[in-house]
Amino acid sequence: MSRAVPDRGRERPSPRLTWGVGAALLIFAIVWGGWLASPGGAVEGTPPAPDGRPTSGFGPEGYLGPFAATYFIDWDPRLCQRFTELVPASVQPGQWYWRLIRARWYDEGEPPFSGQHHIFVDTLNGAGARQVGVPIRFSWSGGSQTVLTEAKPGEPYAANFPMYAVAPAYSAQPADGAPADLVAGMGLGNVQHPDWKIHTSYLLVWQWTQATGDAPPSVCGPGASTPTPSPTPSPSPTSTPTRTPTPSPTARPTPVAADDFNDNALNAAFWTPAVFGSGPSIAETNQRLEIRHPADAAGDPFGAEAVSVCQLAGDFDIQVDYLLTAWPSANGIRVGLVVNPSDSKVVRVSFASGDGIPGYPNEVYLTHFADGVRGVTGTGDASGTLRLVRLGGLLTGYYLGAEGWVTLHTGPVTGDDVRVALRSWGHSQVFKHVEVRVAFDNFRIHRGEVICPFRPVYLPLTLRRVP
Ligand SMILES: [Ca+2]
Repeated sequence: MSRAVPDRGRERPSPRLTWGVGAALLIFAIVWGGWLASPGGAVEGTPPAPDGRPTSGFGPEGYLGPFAATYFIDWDPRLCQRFTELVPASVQPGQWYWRLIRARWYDEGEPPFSGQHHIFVDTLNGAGARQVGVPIRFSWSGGSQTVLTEAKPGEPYAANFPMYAVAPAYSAQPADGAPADLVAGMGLGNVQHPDWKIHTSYLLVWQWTQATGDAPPSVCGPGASTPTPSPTPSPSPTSTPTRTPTPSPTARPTPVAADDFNDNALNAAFWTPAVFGSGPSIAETNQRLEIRHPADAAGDPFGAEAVSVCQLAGDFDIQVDYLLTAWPSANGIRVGLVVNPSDSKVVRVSFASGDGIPGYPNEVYLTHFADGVRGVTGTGDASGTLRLVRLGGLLTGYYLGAEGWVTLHTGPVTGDDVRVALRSWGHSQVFKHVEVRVAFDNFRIHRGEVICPFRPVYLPLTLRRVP
């Protein structure tokens, strides 16, 4: 896949030069603030951006220019009901980056993308004109694909990517090396039926923008901007873009968090490690959470886990990747995503010989909720993703299959605030007595209210808060 970008990078000056030019442009913008506020502000004659592109004014499609006074994202409020998240780029004031300026969702049958099942994207230069040749990376659990934006005259998008899994499965962002806002949690399905593979689509637009230092607007939760009513894919070239009130910087959106375990030090503010029985060990290492069961591990049960310090309230949607790094057949070890106090879990199991469930292979996925062991499904997976969703008094366990999320079972669950445990365990009498190693990675809370005992220590850690 080509990584070439026709006109970026090569012409990008040093950061120091960028600062100097950026400051000059800012003064220019202030002086000429009048025309900045008028739609259709002339592109010709404006000073070039540090990368040689025009810098400001409204583009031919009416998008706000990079110096617009209000940091505004045309965010479809329905995205907040569809697990979609905005992860703002980390940028310093004056730094150029790819800012998300529009994110729309299209239900089944909603023009202009009815029947499609794609993420459509566009990238604009500082003047609002389409920028071609920008690599866009689409990622999902276990893979990614990069697509270059193209001219596509007359089309409301410059690149597209087909989706086959339900949300939240896919993320997207420009990937040319510059900082870029990330949109995560996209996929098939709709608000009423998030687990059905209904053909729905997204349109995402990024613009090459100089950071002002303003905090990104809250797109979901109590601080969210007023919804933009128009469902049309692009505004009329002559219309004045709708501006919404500046969201309160103190408003707290529903906290949603993730831990990629990449700093090789278990975050004590979020996880408490524990070992039970004798032999197992647990450590955050190799940029993941590893659990080892030595051949002489013993106990009924024995195992190790990391239990969340914080609790989840209400409906939630959590997931974690797992990897079986040393996994002899029929070894007797379980790997599970667990919620306490009900000890409800979705599990990848290798039943020991003679310990399996009649009629099923030894290598399986299953759920173990208050209604017992259910959803037993044979598998050959040595890695994958486990997911638990509590919704309306029911708990559903999933694993990520080749075509998307596979429901194992939906069963009863209490409404208690829960702690999450990432656990691997076995029992002496059904353990093969060979070394078994497993790992967890990329724990994510896609939905749920996170309640932490010490708010101040919650944010600045490896635990990343997603607005
Ligand atoms: Ca990791």
